[in-house]
Amino acid sequence: MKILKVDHIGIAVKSIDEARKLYEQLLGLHYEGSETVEEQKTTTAFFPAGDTEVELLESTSPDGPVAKFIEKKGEGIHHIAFRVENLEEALEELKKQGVRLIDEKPRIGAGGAKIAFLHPKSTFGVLVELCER
Ligand code: CMX
Repeated sequence: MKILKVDHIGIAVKSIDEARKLYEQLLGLHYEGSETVEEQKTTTAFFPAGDTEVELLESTSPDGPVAKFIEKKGEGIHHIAFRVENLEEALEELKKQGVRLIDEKPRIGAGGAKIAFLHPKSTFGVLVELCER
């Protein structure tokens, strides 16, 4: 498999409106817009930073995964996403090597990207997303 770059870093926040003040006004990043991924009960907001992006994540519902994450661990880094050349191939290869996958098959994330999560039990506690776009 080939990792091309860190595609984005996902940060769980209670309110994108509150958090974007830091990223836009204080850090001077450009706000690229928001998108709700209904199936994952999550609203995302992207801020390009050099060759990668910051992705703020806000739950659309108190029982969504991002709300549950904040309840358990507080606001903070939720996942790191690596862009790969071929997601299906990467998943196949990792599975063969014994890496536990949350998603055996790609699903659709923000911006229409194909994404899949690896299980944090196999990745030293960090939620790793692989994406292809
Ligand atoms: N960091 C560390 N561990 C995490 C975690 C995180 N962010 N999220 C979940 N886990 C852990 C859970 O505690 C659980 O551990 P145990 O098995 O020890 O209990 C394990 O991972 C599996 O989590 P789960 O919630 O039981 O599993 P689900 O399959 O229901 O959901 C996941 C997993 C990662 C898909 C979901 O929790 C999630 O975060 N969904 C939101 C994804 C998201 O951010 N979508 C927005 C767009 C994505 C994009 O385009 O970038």
